[in-house]
Amino acid sequence: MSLIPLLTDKPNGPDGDTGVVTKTHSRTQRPPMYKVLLLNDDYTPMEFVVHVLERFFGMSHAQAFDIMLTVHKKGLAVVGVFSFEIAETKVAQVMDFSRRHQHPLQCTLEKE
Ligand code: TYC
Repeated sequence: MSLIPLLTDKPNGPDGDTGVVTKTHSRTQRPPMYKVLLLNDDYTPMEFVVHVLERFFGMSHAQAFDIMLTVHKKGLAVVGVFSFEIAETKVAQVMDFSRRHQHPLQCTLEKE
């Protein structure tokens, strides 16, 4: 929790004094979140994409197949939302795994 002083216009007190009102309140900080996007291409086999979604994003086969088809038809889909460190790791894992299997599959991240 952080304490943030707010400066307002100077009000005149009953005895004519002027002063700065300092209001202290708490503001909840949420960490920024990052979308992991999977992009379509013409060469990566559908079964490989389904496997990637199961392996790195913990999806069921049915869920993975659905998302793969969405990417195939629409060009891209959000496959998860994570903290920066986790999102970065997922992207690196997908890119590395795809290259090792000689597929051009692309995965990227975007601030939410
Ligand atoms: N378009 C690919 C094909 O027809 C399948 C595919 C789906 C590729 C999703 C990438 O992220 C992707 N074989």
